[in-house]
Amino acid sequence: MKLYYAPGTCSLSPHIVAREAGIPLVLERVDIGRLPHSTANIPDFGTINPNGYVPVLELDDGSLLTEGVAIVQYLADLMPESGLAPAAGTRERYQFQSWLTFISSELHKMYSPWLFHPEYGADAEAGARDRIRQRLAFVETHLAGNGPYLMGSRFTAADAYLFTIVEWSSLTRIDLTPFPAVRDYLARIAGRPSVVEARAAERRKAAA
Ligand SMILES: N[C@@H](CCC(=O)N[C@@H](CS)C(=O)NCC(=O)O)C(=O)O
Repeated sequence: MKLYYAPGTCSLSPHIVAREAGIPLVLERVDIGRLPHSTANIPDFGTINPNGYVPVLELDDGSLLTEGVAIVQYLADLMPESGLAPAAGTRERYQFQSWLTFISSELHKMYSPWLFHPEYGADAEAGARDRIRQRLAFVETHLAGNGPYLMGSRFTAADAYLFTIVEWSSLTRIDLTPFPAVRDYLARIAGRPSVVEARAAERRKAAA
């Protein structure tokens, strides 16, 4: 399988999940810094994802899966024994999907307009900052009371996603001082071998 990714972006989340699950991936770097987006092999990445964004997972039969929330569930379900996603149909699975949706709609897309689309402007940025602080306060309460991970004692794909997005806080000058449980959580996850290796692999590819 191949993961189309861009260093420092949300594609780190499926990359971490694949490493946690022991699923080998070929990495193909997408240059999202200029239009049209491209890779070393593909002059116009729009032929892979008409929406232009990463992550995209290319399966061994050549079919393509887009949307990070779907990709991490696909990868986790390939290796159910990894515990990266609760079993389909269980109540825990819906709680897990609730977290994935929360991260996607309440955090990811609050951070990313002013990380990747500065044209949204200062007013939108101020509103997003307020909203992010509210959402991080919610996560803080949850982790402090029910951690160490989103689903309790076990690291899941939802943690890979939350980590990836909230790590953008330093770049976007979101002060995490009021959120000690979130800071501990990020530090703990940053030390996982899957995360260290995924980041190193993306750096190596970026330098190549
Ligand atoms: N809905 C998509 C959004 C993915 C997304 O926002 N990707 C960003 C990087 S974090 C990207 O590739 N941006 C470049 C672009 O939109 O042109 C998902 O959740 O997978």
